[in-house]
Amino acid sequence: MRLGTRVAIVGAGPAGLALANVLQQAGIDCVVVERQSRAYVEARARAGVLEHRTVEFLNDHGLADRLLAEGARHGSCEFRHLGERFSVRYRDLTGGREHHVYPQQFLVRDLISAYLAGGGQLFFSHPAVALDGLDGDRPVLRCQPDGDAEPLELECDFVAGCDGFYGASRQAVPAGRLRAYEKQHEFGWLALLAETPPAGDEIIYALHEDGFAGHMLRTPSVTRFYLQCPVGDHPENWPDQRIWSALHRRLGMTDAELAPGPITEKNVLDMRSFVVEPMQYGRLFLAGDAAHIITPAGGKGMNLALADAEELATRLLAHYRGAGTHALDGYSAACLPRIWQAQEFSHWMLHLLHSPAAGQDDSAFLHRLQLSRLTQLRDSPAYSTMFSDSYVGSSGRPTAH
Ligand code: FAS
Repeated sequence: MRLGTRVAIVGAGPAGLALANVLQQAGIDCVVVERQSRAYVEARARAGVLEHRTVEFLNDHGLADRLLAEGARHGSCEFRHLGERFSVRYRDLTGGREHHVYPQQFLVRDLISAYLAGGGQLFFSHPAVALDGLDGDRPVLRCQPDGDAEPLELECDFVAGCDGFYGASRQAVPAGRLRAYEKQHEFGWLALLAETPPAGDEIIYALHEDGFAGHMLRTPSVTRFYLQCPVGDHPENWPDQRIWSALHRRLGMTDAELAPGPITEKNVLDMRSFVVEPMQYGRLFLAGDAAHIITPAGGKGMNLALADAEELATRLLAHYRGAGTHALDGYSAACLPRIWQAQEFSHWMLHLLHSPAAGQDDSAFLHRLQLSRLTQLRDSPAYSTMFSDSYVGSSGRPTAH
């Protein structure tokens, strides 16, 4: 089957779906193709912390109703170390900017519903396998659906590559046209989802000689946890009993404070940071994890993806409203400062939280640096304000072109 559209969007994650909804609302024809099934993408638990500007963007487009009704607002987070604990009240330090906690899969569900309700075309189980003619005026996206469904060809003006780190879009760019910046971090995170109520109403970051532990909220009955672990560790090395014992020890909590419950997800995260420059080639524009990967420290990944979607939508609207392609020429340059600022903050946060690997020559020195950062965060208003501004995210939004 061959279809024509204006914008072909690869990937039904936060970036692709937000872009599709904004274009649809502006009357710009687009089609979304997604490798997985609808059930799969609506069940895939990942992020859960949405920044102020992200919620503002979604709300401006009428896409935040359930998020605002069901999500929880957060304006402070707690740090723990050696029995001491203190909170950073970042809402107060940033003039009211706050986080909303709302599981990513719920947002994906809402964005799919809104797009389909608006008559949007979304092909599930249709992986993109080739993007041709990106340096011409009418590229063609080819999808090879699973099973014996008919192949799909999408002829379009532009392709939005929102298909994540392992997608087809970035791979379609000829060798040598993009430059990748990459860092593999020296520790891993065991990412957990447990059916147990959160132990309090704050995100908790616990520094411990055994390693970092994170207590991240998701819903009233499900909590996400992170445990620092060695690079290359495996979930099988972490039976539930060991997990609960490590969480209690590192967070300084008892069973009474943090009741063990069924652990429904156990993954060792590949702690890598990655940025590709530029984020565009010809008629292809990369957004979200297709262009950059960031560690979950500081909760930036999904927020960056949605910020890219807003930037790209703004520039596509300007293009179709007569601004010509120069609006799109500046897409990558507009996104990259925000992305590198988030990468820098996430890197700083990782080295605030993580115990240096034991046996490292400089581990004692690095541990003293950690303690100094923690003390400044507790005692210095300037330092905690700088942390808060980066943690809750800037308020800057794209300007119309
Ligand atoms: P996504 O990866 O979400 O979506 C890309 C979509 O493209 C997917 O649906 C995929 O199936 C599809 N696709 C791939 N190849 C395709 C092809 N060839 N054709 C068609 N479709 C294709 N971020 C945070 O901010 N906070 C967190 O706490 C956090 N925790 C995380 C925990 C885990 C376990 C993981 C894996 C990630 C976490 N992230 C977190 C980061 C994560 O949320 C991403 O930043 C976010 O999903 C990025 O959104 P997208 O760019 O839309 O990409």
